[in-house]
Amino acid sequence: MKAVETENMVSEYVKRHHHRHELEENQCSSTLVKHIKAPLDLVWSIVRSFDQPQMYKPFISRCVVKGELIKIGSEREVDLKSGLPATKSTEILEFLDDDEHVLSIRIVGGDHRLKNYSSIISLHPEIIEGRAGTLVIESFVVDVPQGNTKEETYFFVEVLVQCNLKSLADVSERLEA
Ligand code: A9S
Repeated sequence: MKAVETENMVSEYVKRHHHRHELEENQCSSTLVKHIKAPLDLVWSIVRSFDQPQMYKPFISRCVVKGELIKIGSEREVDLKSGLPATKSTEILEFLDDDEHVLSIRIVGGDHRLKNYSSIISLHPEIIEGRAGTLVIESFVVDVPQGNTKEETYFFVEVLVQCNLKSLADVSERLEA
């Protein structure tokens, strides 16, 4: 798929699929894209599992969701792997749509430096090399921490989200193989 086409598709999807964040002055936001060689339903079954982010997020060791049912507003306690700049994170399920394949979370606590972090991930079917693939779009907004610049914050978070998307591709493509 030509880069221009993808660019247009992504900007169309970004407009249509909730990837709109109201930015405060001290915040930064970005949108990342990943093309995965696996069918949308497989990728979505991983992404939508709010209680098991560790299925694909490499920095998470375990996760516990409070309450029985997973629904909008559900809260999860995430334990992070050792060696990271944080040990835990408290996160809320803000939005989950099984028809539009859109998931949004907000990080509301933890011993890390990401304040007011919220992200939206949406999946879109595409054909890659003649086979069913998935275009993943993930956008985030986060406060720029005291003592950091916007660029540093962008870089830090973009690297982490890109790691998550790379791992989502690896896990999905391995299951599809
Ligand atoms: O988990 C996500 O979807 C996105 C991010 C940016 C998570 C980041 C993180 O889990 C670390 C990777 C540990 C980095 C948190 C909550 C804080 C960090 O400092």
